[in-house]
Amino acid sequence: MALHTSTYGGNGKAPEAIESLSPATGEILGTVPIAGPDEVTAAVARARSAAARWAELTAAGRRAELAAWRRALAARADDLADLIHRENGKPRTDAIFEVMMALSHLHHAGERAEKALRPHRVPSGLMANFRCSVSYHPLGVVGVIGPWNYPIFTPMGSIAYALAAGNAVVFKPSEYTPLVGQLMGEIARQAFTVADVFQVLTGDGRTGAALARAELDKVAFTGSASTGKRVMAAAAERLTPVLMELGGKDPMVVADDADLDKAAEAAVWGAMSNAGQACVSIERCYVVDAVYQPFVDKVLAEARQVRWGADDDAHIGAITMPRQVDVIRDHLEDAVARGARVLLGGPGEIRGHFVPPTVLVDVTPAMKIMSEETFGPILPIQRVATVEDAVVQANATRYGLGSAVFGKARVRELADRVRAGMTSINSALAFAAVPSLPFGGVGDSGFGRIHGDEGLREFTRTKATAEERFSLPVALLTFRLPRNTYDRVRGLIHHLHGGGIVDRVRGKLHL
Ligand code: TXE
Repeated sequence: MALHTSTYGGNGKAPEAIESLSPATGEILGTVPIAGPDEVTAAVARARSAAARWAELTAAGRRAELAAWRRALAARADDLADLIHRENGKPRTDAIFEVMMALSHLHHAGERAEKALRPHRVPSGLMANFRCSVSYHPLGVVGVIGPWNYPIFTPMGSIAYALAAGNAVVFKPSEYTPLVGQLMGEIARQAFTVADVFQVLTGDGRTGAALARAELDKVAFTGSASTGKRVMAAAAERLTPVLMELGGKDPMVVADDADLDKAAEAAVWGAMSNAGQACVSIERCYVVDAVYQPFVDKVLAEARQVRWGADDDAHIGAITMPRQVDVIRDHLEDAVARGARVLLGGPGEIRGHFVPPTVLVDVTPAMKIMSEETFGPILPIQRVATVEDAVVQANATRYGLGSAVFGKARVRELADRVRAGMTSINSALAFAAVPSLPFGGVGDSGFGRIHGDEGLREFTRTKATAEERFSLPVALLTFRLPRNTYDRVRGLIHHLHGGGIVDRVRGKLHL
């Protein structure tokens, strides 16, 4: 399925343009240039001067600018949703939802920045004559390299927070959804009074690599772990800090006191919405023995209702990236070859770019479908003896992005025991929709946080300030120390922390 190709100039030369193709129909939706290293350098230089002007604005000034961009994006919501639908392949309703979610993050970041980044006093400890504070300052220029699965929502998690924290942004959208990125840039050009505070450079991995190597103050990357490592290596040349939002293999755990109707509905939606192409999709499900069969029955009933295809009534559309279909097929065939049972869908029903809603049982940890990111509308369900076993299995992964737990009595404790950046309790994916919750993972799922106050601070330099308010009779920060300073400091240590003669005698006497 040719979802996307690059136009090569006959004689084996590097491509100069990207043709964005509809994953559903193969239709050419548009052509965009591939920015080379010189264009990247020039864009970053423009961003550098924009960053200075942007940082000089008051917090209220930046808030007003971001609100203007938000209103302009909202005015073009239909155009954005239409492009997302056509370039990514997701249904129109999902596309307009995505626009809404992206705007809610832009809104939150713009409104929240001043409060979250306000300088604050901290205790001064021994240095009682000092006023101590922590403040947050813009980094300068942030490069954002984005994916195609949520072409506006996902990069907005970095873009909105980086801009609100006072930085300029250069954004490289995925080569599979460049037109959405281009439209975001066009709307920004009209909305911002500070020119070049947000620029978009279209291109493929080479453009991303040039951006990662450019003179940036931070790179925020969303994509695969393997490309993330390449981005880090390139950024390391200048010691540019990186934020890595990588993939996941998110588990769902169903305890014996769970509401099974809710759990089944959430499992199917969490695994299959956006055709399973979300870094926080439910990719594996562990269900305790006592409720296993009724849960599976409910999942099947639910999954049979999921309509797939290119028409407007479909719940899930085409798989965006051609080679992803091969990954999904490989994982399914591997599972079947190792003894998994297909209860719905399956590899034999894949039609071109469309993968059917698929439910698998009798899966084992050795199968790829239970250990590698599949990124398809697939729900493998594993029976476990106890909720403790479920937690062990859930945590037996290199990844650690999202997760979901269903239950009642001990469900919060259960949530705490899942090693992941985020957990939804009695729901799936809910954390991603709440702008004040930080979003990010551990292990191969990456590091750093977008969204929330943490997401704003991620794009700042933290500064510590110690201001002397008055001089003490005995100064510490000087060479002019009295002769008996050693004994006085030792006395102070024992006074504050113990370990003096009294304590030592007590210790010897085991008192
Ligand atoms: O990602 P890549 P792809 C997972 C999912 C999928 C896999 C591959 O499992 O199958 O990743 O997807 C740019 N230097 N996720 O191929 O290659 C590239 O142009 C700098 C998880 O799309 O990581 C694009 O803009 N940049 C996920 C971006 O990196 C480079 C979302 C992502 O591409 C580059 C999508 C380089 N050397 C896929 N090479 C999530 N975390 O949400 C490529 N790029």
